[in-house]
Amino acid sequence: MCGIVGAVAERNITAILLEGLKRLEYRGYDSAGVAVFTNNGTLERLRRNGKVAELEQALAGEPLVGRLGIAHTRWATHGAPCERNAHPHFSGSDLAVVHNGIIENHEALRERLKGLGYVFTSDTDTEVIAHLLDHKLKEQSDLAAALKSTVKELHGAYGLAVISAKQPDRLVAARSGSPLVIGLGLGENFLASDQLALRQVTDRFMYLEEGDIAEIRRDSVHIWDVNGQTVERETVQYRDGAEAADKGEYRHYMLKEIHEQPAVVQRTLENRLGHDHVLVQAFGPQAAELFAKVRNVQIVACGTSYHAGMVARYWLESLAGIPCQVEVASEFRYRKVVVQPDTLFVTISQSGETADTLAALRNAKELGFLGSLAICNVGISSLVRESDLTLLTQAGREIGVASTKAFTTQLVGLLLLTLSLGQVRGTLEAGVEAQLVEELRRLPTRLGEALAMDTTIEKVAELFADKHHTLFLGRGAQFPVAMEGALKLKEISYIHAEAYPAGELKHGPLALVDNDMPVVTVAPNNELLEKLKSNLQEVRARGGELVVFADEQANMSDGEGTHVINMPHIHDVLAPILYTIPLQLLSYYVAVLKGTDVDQPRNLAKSVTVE
Ligand code: HGA
Repeated sequence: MCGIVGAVAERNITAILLEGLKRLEYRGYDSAGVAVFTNNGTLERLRRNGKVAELEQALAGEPLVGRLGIAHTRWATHGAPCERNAHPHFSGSDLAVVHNGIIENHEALRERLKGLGYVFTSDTDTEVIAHLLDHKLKEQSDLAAALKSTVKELHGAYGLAVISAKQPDRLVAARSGSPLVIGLGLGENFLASDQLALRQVTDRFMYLEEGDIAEIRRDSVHIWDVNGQTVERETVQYRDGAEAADKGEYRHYMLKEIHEQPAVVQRTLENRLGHDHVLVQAFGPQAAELFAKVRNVQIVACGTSYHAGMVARYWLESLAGIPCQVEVASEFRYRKVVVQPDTLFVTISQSGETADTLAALRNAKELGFLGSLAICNVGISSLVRESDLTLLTQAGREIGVASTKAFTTQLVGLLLLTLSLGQVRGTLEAGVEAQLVEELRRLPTRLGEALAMDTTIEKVAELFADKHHTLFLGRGAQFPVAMEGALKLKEISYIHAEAYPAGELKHGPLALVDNDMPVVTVAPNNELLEKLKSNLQEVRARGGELVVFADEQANMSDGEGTHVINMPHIHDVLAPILYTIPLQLLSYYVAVLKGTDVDQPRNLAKSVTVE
């Protein structure tokens, strides 16, 4: 994912920009660049394909010294990763732009601007912004005013930072669908796509909201909202050391990471949603062309990521009409596989270094797949480097060994993939996609509501503390959610837990049910609810104690031996993401009651880099 850093100060800002880029490296990128209004009065840039370290080395040979500058790490969506396509992009020699996001109408704008005599030097969508802004500046010389008029013509998602040699006392910025934050200093101010990039220079931040335009000078910040009205945005002060690797107010990293889910899901959606559709290019420059050819999907992953893949199978088949197989990597890699024509090979891994998944990807290259796509949380991982396309989840660093926020962001990534495939192949109705995009936008709020049930679930956890076995039941796409719930409980509380599709109960596991075997069920309000209720009766008839997470509209209530926890109502497609939250909280509180080492459970490692 791209990163933006900008600064306007009285000191040389190049080192600040570079440090900011380094702090954003974890998000993944393919090239980096910087533009500085130098003390010689000229706008200069330096760009490098590859790592920030290479840009740093180049700057050591050709220093750029100045008090105003912008910098960028690029993750290509339009045009190959190479120096010519790296940001900043210039129009003429006076105007520099960095951009996160996707401009969907870039082709039409490019044609128009070519007609006006502009010469393009890159294949990016971003360059049209630089030239369009330059064109606007001919009618309206004020940089912020020209930017306001420019963004009115852009469709898609953007976080933008702009500097001009003609107005070298300011940095201007615009946000729509891609985050930007202003860092406030003393006699100097900064801009970044993530406050982490600026923590070395300030602890005071002002977050831009959707549609905001900002003009940032050394000693002032002016913000206009989407309607062009001057607005004040709240200043947030961070206490020292409130970094990702800090438990903050939480007792364990796992609990902190569970509570981060609304924010990281929001981040995973950034830059990827148009107003009524998914931005397919978010998967990379060749995504649309490749997706159009896909007739099958093979997903390969391990552990929690495998469960995410199993949920995706329901989505891919029901929404995009694409046959999908899912397999654990350690099996897939050693099996003689028959590959259907035009099959996309999808891997899922938090770290991108999972040994079996990586080996499966390497084998797959010999097997005639159409192409490979990695859904991964670490941009600089082997899996990402070796795949044709990538969707980076934005979960941030996950420290708890039992995966939580990585899983829900993987699910979001897989739903974006499903919608993209359905869109490109014409198998998903535009109206359905628009509705699901709207639901995705609301998802962080829904997740927050589920997290608010924390204390209710803490109470329910008491039922499990002295038990040795538990069953988890679900139907449809909730079956893999039940599997993930069982895995969490095993991992951190060491209670034996197994998940079954609820319909399988009477084919065996019912024999185990007695009053020492609690049964946990996820029951959204869908067409399988009535069948599920019958399965629950089968459990109750054998004296099994039931804990049911049910949609508030499902009309289920507590009874003898039955504990119903009402969940906020949600669209059925997104239910697997929401219902994951209470299951994570349940295993967490059971583990706390049992006094286990929640963040580092026995015998387990965070990233399984060995076979
Ligand atoms: N579309 C621009 C920026 C890409 C981006 O934001 N990636 O996360 C480009 O391709 O350069």
